[in-house]
Amino acid sequence: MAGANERSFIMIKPDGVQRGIVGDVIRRFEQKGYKLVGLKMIQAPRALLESHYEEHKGKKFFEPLLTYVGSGPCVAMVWEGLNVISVGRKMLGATDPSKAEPGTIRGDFSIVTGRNICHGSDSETAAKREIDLWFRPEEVANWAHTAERWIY
Ligand code: RTP
Ligand code: MG
Repeated sequence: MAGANERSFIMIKPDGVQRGIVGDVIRRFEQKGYKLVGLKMIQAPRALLESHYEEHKGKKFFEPLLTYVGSGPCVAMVWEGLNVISVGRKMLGATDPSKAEPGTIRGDFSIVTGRNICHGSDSETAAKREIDLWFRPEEVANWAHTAERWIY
């Protein structure tokens, strides 16, 4: 869904989990103003990763990529908000961390493409496909901000 309710699949790969960057990634998306609507930790089975990365099947980095992302638990998330797909990709930074700008997640925390911390959907079609692949419908929350102040 485009517009204010656009959703993107953002995932912290095993290196991000191992290095304790989970909180920082979540903080950046929250501070930007996006809404967290799906979150779980999962060590992805090979079949799930083959499907997730099907566009890269046959490329020389395909097997190392599956080994890397399948090596430990990932944090899979769905974030919602205006242009979250394209803005989320900007927040992640370039695929190759040596080209990623400082201030981006990859630019601030990583050095090589094969350990680049995070994934972000690259189009509306990919976002829908990836969200449906990683989350059951009931695992994605449809919630809205309320007028409640919450602090007593
Ligand atoms: P992602 O899908 O993870 O958000 O990354 P991306 O769109 O920026 O990059 P993509 O081309 O989709 O590549 C997916 C992931 O594969 C690894 N990769 N390694 N060694 C290489 O040449 C190479 N190229 C890509 C990276 O982990 C990349 O994020
Ligand atoms: Mg990609």
